[in-house]
Amino acid sequence: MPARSTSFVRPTVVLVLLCLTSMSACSKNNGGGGGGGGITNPPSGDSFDSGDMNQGQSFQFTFPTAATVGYHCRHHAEMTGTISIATGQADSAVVSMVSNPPYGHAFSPSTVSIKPTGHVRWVNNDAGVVHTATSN
Ligand SMILES: [Cu+2]
Repeated sequence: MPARSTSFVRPTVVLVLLCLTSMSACSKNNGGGGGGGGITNPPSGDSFDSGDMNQGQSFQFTFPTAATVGYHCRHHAEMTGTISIATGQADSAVVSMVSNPPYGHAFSPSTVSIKPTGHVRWVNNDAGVVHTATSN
């Protein structure tokens, strides 16, 4: 059994530490109705994790560089999505988290394309169901 590497620090851990050490790194955006908050992150690589999102909450993330990024919901294995970041694509995209019977739940649309430095905003529109948007 190979020794476990200790040199690799998960990007999500770095992001959390960044949030803890710099209030400006992660700002809560409590605007709007429905009691929903939002979390906006600055460009910090292509790894992200919204944390639990209740109905009405949103999460926004900026993708600095061209890449194809897969992501999922930590609570629903059937929820997967892809972000294609490429020059010439849209400035931003919105992805809705929805019920998708009889398959369970889904990101809609499941694939979006944006330009480098563009952002994606996820919105939980699923009544009473908690979701996350978490990079693979
Ligand atoms: Cu989910």
